[in-house]
Amino acid sequence: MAENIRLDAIVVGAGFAGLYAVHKLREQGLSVQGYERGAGVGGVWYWNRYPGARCDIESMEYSYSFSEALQQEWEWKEKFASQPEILAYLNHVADRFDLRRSYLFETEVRSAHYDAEEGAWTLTLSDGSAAVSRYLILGVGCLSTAMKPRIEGAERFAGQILHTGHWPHEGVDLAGKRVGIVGTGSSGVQAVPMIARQAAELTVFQRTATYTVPARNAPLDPAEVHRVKTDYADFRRRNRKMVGARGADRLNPDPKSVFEASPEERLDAFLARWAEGGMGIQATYSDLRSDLEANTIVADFVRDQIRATVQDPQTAELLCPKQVLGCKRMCIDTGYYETFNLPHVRLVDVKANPLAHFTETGLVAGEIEYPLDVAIFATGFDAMTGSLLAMDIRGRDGVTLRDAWAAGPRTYLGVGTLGFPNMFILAGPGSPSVLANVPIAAEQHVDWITGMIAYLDARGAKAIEPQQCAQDGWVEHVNAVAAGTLYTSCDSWYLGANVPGKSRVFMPLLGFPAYEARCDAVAAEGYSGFDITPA
Ligand code: N01
Repeated sequence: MAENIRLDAIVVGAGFAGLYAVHKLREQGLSVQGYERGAGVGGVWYWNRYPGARCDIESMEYSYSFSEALQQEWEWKEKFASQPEILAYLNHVADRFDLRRSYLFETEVRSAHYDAEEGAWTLTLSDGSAAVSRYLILGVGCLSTAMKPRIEGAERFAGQILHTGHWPHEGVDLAGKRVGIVGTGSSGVQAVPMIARQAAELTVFQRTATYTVPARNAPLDPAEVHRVKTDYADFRRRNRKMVGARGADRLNPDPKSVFEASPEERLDAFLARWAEGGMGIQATYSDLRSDLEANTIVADFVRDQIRATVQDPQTAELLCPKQVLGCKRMCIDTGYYETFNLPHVRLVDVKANPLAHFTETGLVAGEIEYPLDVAIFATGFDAMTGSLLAMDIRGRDGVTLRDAWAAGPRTYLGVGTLGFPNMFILAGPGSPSVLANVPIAAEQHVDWITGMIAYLDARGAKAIEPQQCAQDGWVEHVNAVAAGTLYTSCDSWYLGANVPGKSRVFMPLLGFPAYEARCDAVAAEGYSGFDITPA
């Protein structure tokens, strides 16, 4: 690429958000360049290739809605799509809309510095080149920077060390191997049953037990597909009115309180949800997610299912989560608890016996060495801010994003941040992002941001950035919304609690429909809360 190419917009990332941003900006007639560190499109679905990787949102919903032709022609195979299927879908989208020609792959953005005089961003890239653009659009993903705990002695371990979020593309042969997996969040819960099928021995190192319900995944029913496709637009509209922009047909809470139901009624209702599978169990009654006592009732039901499934009482007890149900993201699984009944699978409590160090032949927890050929870390991500702060981003007056966000991310609408004009974040902290159906949340952000760019360009404006009071008010609002829920009652990655030293701030905003309405109102008011600099 030529040095210092000057563009209208740069998009970083080729996941759901970045791909649609490139498409939409190009349609708007802007010159656009995308950069992506992977060798292909897909974002998290490009990197997370571990055995069992699958989406926990139903495939008819977890997809783009912007093109009727696309949503009609694509045929999802299963209720919950697997990683290879979602990656194939995103490759299809890239081909169908000819998006690859706007990307440079295997290219990392090292730095992005704003020049206030020019009203432009200069980026330096891993290939040594530079690019200049008016707008910088960051679609770097909320769960893209892997967290690998530092465990002493890793360099002397003779086996293989892997992270689920950076799974080797050529695959890993685990047949006949002694495998250890650290972490029992969504990734661990999905990987454990699949790895147990191959490995000679599987040791699961658990720090915190998680709530997981059966997915009951199955091939999609053609009648259901037909029903949705007959009026896909209406299906999307109804889902957009849901707090998480999904699940209008299943996740709408019963208006009844759990306390209005008899113990027998409750049990029947919970069992029906358990049999149906997916996350609907949280919607069995209206107050399960808001009232601690109500939450304990559904949590007790799940603990009873675990005790009924896992034969060894000690293992069952260890697998029973103690925290509020739904405080950390709930998982859905296929045969997770049943896996612990297999003779070659064992569970190790690393809260009681913390991981100490690697030896040449295994991993030591407490006083015991567990011999391993492969150690897998399913230990999550530096969520929401990790990939943004990995780049050297400097705004007006050379202030770094890292300094501006030292006490936690501060944004207005999750889109822009004071001091960083013309920089827009897709699914950023302070927006519904990970608490919503991400492809839909990404589309909403891209549509809104491209609308704002059209507004600025029509007025020949040079720059836009949030006002101090608007940003302060927004941060307060995001915190207030979270404070009224049970989300803040435990340590989770939503709060940054999984990253040593990270400021403890609830990062996503709960409530997609209210958020979308607020964004629309801000646009209708001529982008109120933003300062616009004329050319
Ligand atoms: O990561 P996590 P994940 N020693 O952070 C443990 C999405 N996702 O990759 O809870 C020992 O949830 C940690 O323990 P604790 C989804 O949004 C979706 O599983 O911190 N253990 C926890 O058990 C999800 O929420 C899908 O005590 C350590 C685990 O590692 C998000 O990605 C699939 C440890 C990390 O769990 C992240 O999920 C996969 C240490 N030093 C991911 N450090 C689907 O759509 C961490 N842990 C289904």
